[in-house]
Amino acid sequence: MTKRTAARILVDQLIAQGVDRATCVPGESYLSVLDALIGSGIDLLTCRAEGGAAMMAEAYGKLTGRPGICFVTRGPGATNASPGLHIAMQDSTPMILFVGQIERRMRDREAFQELDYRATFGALAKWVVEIDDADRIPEIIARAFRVAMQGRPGPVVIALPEDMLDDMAEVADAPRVDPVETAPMPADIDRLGELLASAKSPVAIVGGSRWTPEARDAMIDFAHRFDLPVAAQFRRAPLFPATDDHFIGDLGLAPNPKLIERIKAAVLLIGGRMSEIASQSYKLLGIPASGQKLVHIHPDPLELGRVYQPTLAINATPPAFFAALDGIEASPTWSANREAARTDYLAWSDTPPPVPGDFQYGDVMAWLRDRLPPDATICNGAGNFASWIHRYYRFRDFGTQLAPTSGSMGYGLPAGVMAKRQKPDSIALTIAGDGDFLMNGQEFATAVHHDIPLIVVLIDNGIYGTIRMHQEKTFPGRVSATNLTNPDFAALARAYGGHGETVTTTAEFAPAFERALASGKPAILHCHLDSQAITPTATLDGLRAAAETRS
Ligand SMILES: Cc1ncc(C[n+]2csc(CCOP(=O)(O)OP(=O)(O)O)c2C)c(N)n1
Ligand SMILES: [Mg+2]
Repeated sequence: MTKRTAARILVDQLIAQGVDRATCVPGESYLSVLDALIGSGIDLLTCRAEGGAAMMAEAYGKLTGRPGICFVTRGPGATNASPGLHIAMQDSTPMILFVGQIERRMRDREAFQELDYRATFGALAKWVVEIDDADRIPEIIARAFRVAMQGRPGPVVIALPEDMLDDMAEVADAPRVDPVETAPMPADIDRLGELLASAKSPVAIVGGSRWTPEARDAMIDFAHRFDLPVAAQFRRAPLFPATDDHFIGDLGLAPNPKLIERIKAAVLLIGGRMSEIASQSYKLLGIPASGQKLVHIHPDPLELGRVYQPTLAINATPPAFFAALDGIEASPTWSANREAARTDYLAWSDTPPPVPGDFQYGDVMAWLRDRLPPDATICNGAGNFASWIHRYYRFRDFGTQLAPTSGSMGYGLPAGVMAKRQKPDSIALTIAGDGDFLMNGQEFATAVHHDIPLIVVLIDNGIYGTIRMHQEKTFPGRVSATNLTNPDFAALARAYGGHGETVTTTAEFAPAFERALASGKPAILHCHLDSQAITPTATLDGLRAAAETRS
């Protein structure tokens, strides 16, 4: 066995785990790793701020099911990366954040940019560790991959003391690890069969992570065999094709009230946690239990019974759950119910009503729904602009939505950069608000630098719309801190070296989109939406008037 530097051992472990891509903002604290990455075959994306770098890595985790890898420097680099960790936690995404750390001999003096990562990130990560001994790198990296992926996935933080990275050690590489698949017991499946046989109007709800394209195919097959209506949890819409007659809608912010009505008697919750947004502020399912029959299938036993005490808890990953279902027979009695739910969904999502102004955002979304191929990926952060996506877009292929269930603004652009890098032959479309975009707008430079031609549809209404909406509902007429002064985003795109166009009318959108696509450059379509068009169906003035009438 030959001696290697710790930095080389580290990079060799990443290669052994199948890492092909990573993101970073460089720092002097981990120069040796940057050096070892040269010629490693790992595609290293140089980002402009650690928040963007961490979100890109998180998006990689969502897309592949393997940890997204991000390298940042100590102190400010690490704290800048924290939103990516929070997203990975709330979205159950595997991710590993490597942080260059001060030299071991300086520890606890509050040296330059020193931070105690275990204390700082204790609540933001599944596991935080600092590697002091070069010969333990294979052990710790293999464990980190397992912790990030296994059970309920999440982020791991690994601090790398600068001087440790140059130590020499003689150690063997760790083998590639894959997360364990937990499977149902035969008795679980028997009980599920009984519960389904006696169910009146069951609804399946899909969510969470640990899905694979094959598990999703099996879910479609299961829904067909049992004629089950299927709803998707907040920002998990591509877990079931919206074009399938069994899809009945998106269970997120401002869902179809008729969908909510249907989630009553019997619920089959597959993979998700039914957290605050999907559960409509924890009102949809009884806590800790109620008259509802609830079957909860989740890969992590700690999530089973954490909030809801289910009638039947099954500790299984989606692939293992579906693989166990062959034994149970289907005799659905609820087909009429499923058809009615589907009719409600189509009526809710088909034709957007007009909104104030010359730019009809709903018509543009309906156009995108027809124009974009099934494999196009839609990425967004947080803001009211996203409600048009959730309601009117129809996700078809697996893994085509990258959006934070954590509601973190600024996610759409870095996610779009990663989506386009991962899938260069398909369209990556970031849909961003004017507030949302500028939270990580600097990553447009990353897209230009690495020649990643994503398209950004930037919905500029001149306000932090979501917050203005809440202001008008709660403090009508009292506008505080929600007006914005925006740059010319089309000019900004061109200044970065990308393609930029201004869109002020609905008719201008389609040709501008085609030109953006044909340009082969990262592009921004700067779309001006009337600020009155605060949701697909409400105006700001309308909300204000309604609130004034109430008070
Ligand atoms: C990082 C972060 N900061 C603040 C918020 C609170 N917040 C939610 S939506 C929103 C405004 C979004 O504005 P914009 O992107 O312009 O979208 P719009 O609602 O106007 O469509 C704010 C400030 C958040 N969700 N995330
Ligand atoms: Mg806005």
